[in-house]
Amino acid sequence: NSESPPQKMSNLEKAGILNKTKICDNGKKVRKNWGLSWTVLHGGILTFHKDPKSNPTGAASKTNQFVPEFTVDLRGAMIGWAAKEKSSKKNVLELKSRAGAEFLVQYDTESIINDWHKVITDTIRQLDVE
Ligand code: I3S
Repeated sequence: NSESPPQKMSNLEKAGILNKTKICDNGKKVRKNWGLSWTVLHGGILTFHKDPKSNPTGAASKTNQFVPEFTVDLRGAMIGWAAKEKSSKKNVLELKSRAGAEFLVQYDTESIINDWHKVITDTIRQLDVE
């Protein structure tokens, strides 16, 4: 269709701060460790960066927040609102990768989490038709 934008992937990019925890690795449950992450969506890959507070020296490092902690390939992934039992927090999204990793992603401001929900959903759909 000649009406479609020439660079579809360009609206499927986003970056910002989110509260996140891994809950499952390779299909195996892991202990929650909530922390704020600089989160980047680019090229169908979601990257959570390290929480500056996680620096083993205890000192907040200015560079640590740019160190990738987890990457999630959104091809074949699933995203949705998490069931109440999953967390006592509000506005919690559950993200499951095809590789068997599961994350909870959360932010108190509804509009912010809604924007992430939309862009991740759209990215998963786009990767599905490629
Ligand atoms: O699902 P859970 O186990 O109730 O999750 C809570 C715990 O991980 C808790 O830490 P420890 O029990 O490991 O000390 C966290 O501090 C809470 O934030 C977790 O629950 P929420 O409801 O915040 O996701």
